Amino acid sequence: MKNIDVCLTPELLHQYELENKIVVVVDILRATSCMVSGLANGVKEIVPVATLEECKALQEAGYLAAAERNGSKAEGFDMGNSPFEYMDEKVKGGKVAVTTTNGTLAISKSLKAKEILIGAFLNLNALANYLKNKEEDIIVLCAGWKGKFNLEDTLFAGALCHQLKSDFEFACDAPLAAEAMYLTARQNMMKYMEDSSHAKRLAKLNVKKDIAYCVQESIYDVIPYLSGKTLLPLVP
Ligand code: 3SL
Repeated sequence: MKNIDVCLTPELLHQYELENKIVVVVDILRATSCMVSGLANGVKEIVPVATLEECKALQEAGYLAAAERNGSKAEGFDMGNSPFEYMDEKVKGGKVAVTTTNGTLAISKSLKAKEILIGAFLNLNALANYLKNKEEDIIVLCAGWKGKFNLEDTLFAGALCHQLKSDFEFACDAPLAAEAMYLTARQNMMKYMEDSSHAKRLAKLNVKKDIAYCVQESIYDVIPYLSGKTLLPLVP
C-alpha cells in the first residue's frame, strides 16, 4: 500500500528519500498560507526563492517582491509575509517573488521530489481529495522554525494524514503523533495555537489577525504546485 510520512523539520530531511515521491510543503504561519491565498485571489504566479539576493534580482526583473525575515518585512522589498497583502488589488494578475525565513527554504530543499505541492489549512480538503487518488508515496515537509519543530505545521500534517489514512499507510510514528496532536487541537485550534512559539513571536510584532485567518480550514480549492521554479495553481 502507498504510504504517507511526515518530516517534522527540514533538518531531518536527509532521512527521507524524495525521488518519485510527492512532497507537500507546509508553513502555516505564514508562507504557505500566503501562497494559497495569493493564487486563490488572482496572483498569476509565485516564485519562491531561498535568499534575499535572489528575491532582489527578481524584483529588479519586474516581479513584486515579498521578503520576510524573523517575522518582519525585509527592508527594500514591496511586501512582507501577511496573507492579506496577497489579497491586495496591487498583486492581482501579478507575478510575485518571495523569500521567507523557513517556508521558501523548505521548498528549495524539496527539489528532488517528483511533485511539490503547497499545503495550508486553507486548502486542506482540496489537497486531500487530489492526493487520495495518487499512486506515489507522500511526504509532508514541515518548514518548522530555523530547523526546529513547530506546532502549527505539525498540526496541519496531522490533519492531512487524518484525511488520507484510509488510502495511505502511515510510514512511521511521525504521522501517528501529528494526527493525535491534530485530533486534540481541532476542538479549539486557535487556543492551541496561541501557546505556540511562533504565534507568540508574531504577537510581539503585533501580528494577530493573520493567525486566526491561517487556521481556517478549506476555504479555498486552489493547490499551488511547483512547475520549474514557479508556483502555479494546479488544474487536476
Ligand atoms: O518562516 C517563514 O517562512 C515565515 O512564514 C515566517 S512568518 O510567519 O512570516 O514570520
